[in-house]
Amino acid sequence: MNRNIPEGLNGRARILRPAIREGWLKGNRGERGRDPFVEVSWDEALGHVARELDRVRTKHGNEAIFGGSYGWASAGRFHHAQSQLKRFLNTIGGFVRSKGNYSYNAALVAMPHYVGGSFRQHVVEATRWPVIAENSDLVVLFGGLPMRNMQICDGGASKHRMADNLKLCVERGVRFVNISPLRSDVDASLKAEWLAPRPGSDTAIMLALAHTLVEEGLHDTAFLARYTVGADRFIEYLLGKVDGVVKSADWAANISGVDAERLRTLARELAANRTMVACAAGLQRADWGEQVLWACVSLAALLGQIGLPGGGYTVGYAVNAHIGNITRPIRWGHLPQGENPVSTFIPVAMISEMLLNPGKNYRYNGQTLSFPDIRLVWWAGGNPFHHHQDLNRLRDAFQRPETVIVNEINWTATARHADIVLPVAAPQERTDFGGGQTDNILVPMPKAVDPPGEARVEYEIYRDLARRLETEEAFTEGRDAEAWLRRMWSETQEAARGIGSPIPDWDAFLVGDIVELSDPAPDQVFLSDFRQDPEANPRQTPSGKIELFSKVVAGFELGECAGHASWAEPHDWVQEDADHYPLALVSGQPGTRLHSQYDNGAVSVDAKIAGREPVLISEADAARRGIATGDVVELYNARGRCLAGAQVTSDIAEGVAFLWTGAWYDPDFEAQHNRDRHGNPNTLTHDRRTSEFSQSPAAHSARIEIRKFLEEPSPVRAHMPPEFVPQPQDEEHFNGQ
Ligand SMILES: Nc1nc2c(c(=O)[nH]1)N[C@H]1C(S)=C(S)[C@@H](COP(=O)(O)OP(=O)(O)OC[C@H]3O[C@@H](n4cnc5c(=O)[nH]c(N)nc54)[C@H](O)[C@@H]3O)O[C@H]1N2
Ligand SMILES: Nc1nc2c(c(=O)[nH]1)N[C@H]1C(S)=C(S)[C@@H](COP(=O)(O)OP(=O)(O)OC[C@H]3O[C@@H](n4cnc5c(=O)[nH]c(N)nc54)[C@H](O)[C@@H]3O)O[C@H]1N2
Ligand SMILES: [Mo]
Repeated sequence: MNRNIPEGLNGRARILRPAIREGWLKGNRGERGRDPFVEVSWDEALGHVARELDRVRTKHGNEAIFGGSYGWASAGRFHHAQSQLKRFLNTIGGFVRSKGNYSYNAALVAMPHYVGGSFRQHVVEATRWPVIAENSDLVVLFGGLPMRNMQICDGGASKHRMADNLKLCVERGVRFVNISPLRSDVDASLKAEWLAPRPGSDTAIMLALAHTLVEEGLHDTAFLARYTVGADRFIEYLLGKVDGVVKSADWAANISGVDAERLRTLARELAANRTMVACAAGLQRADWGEQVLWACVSLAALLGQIGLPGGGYTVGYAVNAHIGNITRPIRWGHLPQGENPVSTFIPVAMISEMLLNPGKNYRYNGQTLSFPDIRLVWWAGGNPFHHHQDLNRLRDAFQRPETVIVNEINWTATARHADIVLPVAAPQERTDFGGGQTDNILVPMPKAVDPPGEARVEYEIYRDLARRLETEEAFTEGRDAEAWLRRMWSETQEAARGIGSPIPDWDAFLVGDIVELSDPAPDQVFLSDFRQDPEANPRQTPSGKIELFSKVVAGFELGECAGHASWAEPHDWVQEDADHYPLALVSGQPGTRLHSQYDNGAVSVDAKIAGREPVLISEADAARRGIATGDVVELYNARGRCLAGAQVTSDIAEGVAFLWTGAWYDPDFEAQHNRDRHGNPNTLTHDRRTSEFSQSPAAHSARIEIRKFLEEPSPVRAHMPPEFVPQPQDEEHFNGQ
């Protein structure tokens, strides 16, 4: 991965000086994303930022400032971009925030209704892999267990433990079934059986497995009675008593393409063995994503093994390196973000919706909320023009605010869609300490090099701005970066002493090795306390039990989202022009980088095909379209289009196109739909979200068609800086509106 760093930090795309969109300087004309930029001094750039913040909050209130700023940014406890921005905005009167994440938002909202407690806590308490190796006979992996995804964690991953834990599974002969469109979603060493369903059909498969259990009397009625409510309602639905449709193996075979007899035998195997049912987070990043989670919990409840070592269910094993492998023993020291005087928030994936529809009502988790009227957007540490769905719609939405400020390391598409771009130091260019959100290891991060050009550490940028806005004392509390680091470290030291594991002083730590604390729960089994004594350890649901029927959710009256797990077809399957777009687009996480970070690095670039992001398609689909590996292909639907490099493989199911996320969006404004030259899947995804239940991103539910691109493809410009022009002379400078 280190090979990604030289170009990622010092490549042509590095932002070296503050820059302002020419059209904005001319009185907010032109078009974000298309206009050239004017490089300016820090003094001029921060003068504009301070004036804009003050103008907007005075004229429209702090509710007109959006600082949600979703994104991963980089490792380091102090220089965490979002925390810095939010602390700063809180000291000047607050901002509209966003709630949830793109990773498992449907689970964050829905799981508390089904199982109780926060889903983040479920993940922390996931059954450990060594326990699975020791106790499970069978692990069924909906969405696989991609090794490429388990090399990272928010806040940083230190040791890579998964490979060794999987070896333990191999040694004990644990059997794996990979239910996924991609064969390589499960490591070859596990010799998994591969069942490739039509993407988006997993809920139907889970319901059918549950149906077979009921039909054959294999479900655990004692478990259902003691630990769940609503099983009767769910079973009535399975038997077709609610909608006249029996959720049989034949029914699901028809929807999913998986053989009915194999579904029946699989259900019997689930019941006859100690079985772990695992569901990848990616499955809930899809239309009706709340339902696949409920179906998974309901299937596991029918099996009656929840809370037993190696049994039950887990959602999200492959979301990072740590889930099921390690947890954090103490709370690391942190930079306080202060209080946000503004209470308004949006569900994270409603960014376009909010900018396009100020004042409009929407549903979310049973409530009716309304969008604020945003005038100023500030993004630091995220790349919405990588991560959000339907980029053409996001482009429209980004034209709406009066001012967009972006702090970035590189000229990403988000920076190019800003008005004021502030160049920031990368993690290698500042001193910090790393501590993963769910790790037991602390990593010294002494500064290695100075930031290039005029790039600055973000803390210093905010301090400078705070001085201009007369809030310096509130922002800094009299501390410089080093004083904050020392304070955060002494908090960490104190917590470590509290568990009897003293750690070195700051100065010794910074020049030394990583510090490893003990693992607080190596034998952890998810929900074991609930299983042992459900009365003493009730779940935080209305019934205290697992809810296979929820009166609360039924009360939301959301149409397709009934009070129990249920099946609905994804939108793109049933829309009028569905026949034109026969392929399911799956856009998983890239193995060559973290999202869009280091897309310009050597590892990422070397994996491109004809300079574009690889798209995997089956031999049959390729042959039908006259496509060969190495061809430039065009992926398109009614929403958008992009070019990509074809990779024909027997690892992908027929009827599926798999395009990695994170290629920097490179729109060609002369082409239809602003065709992206580089291969960003979000040119094709829809922005309808999972449902009104949780309003989560539904990236995995797009349908497309592919053709060989016969024209001369224009070269990719994504990793180059934008065009720079001199200060406009004749025009009046923009002084607010
Ligand atoms: N189609 C599709 N889309 C998806 C997904 C999918 O499965 N399919 N997955 C979704 C998921 S799960 C996620 S989490 C998102 C990820 O989306 P993001 O988190 O937005 O993606 P990153 O590329 O990690 O963006 C981080 C940005 O922060 C910048 N950065 C790094 N360090 C710093 C810093 O210290 N300061 C500042 N100011 N900037 C910094 C980097 O240069 C980079 O541009 O994508 C989502 N989008
Ligand atoms: N190297 C690397 N690792 C990463 C990241 C990264 O950018 N780079 N991102 C990290 C982040 S933020 C997150 S949230 C996690 C995401 O972790 P996950 O959500 O587990 O990952 P995804 O790649 O979205 O999906 C996993 C697999 O599900 C399969 N899949 C997709 N749709 C369907 C379907 O309808 N049915 C079935 N059965 N399978 C389907 C795909 O084949 C895909 O490979 O990964 C993390 N790990
Ligand atoms: Mo994520």
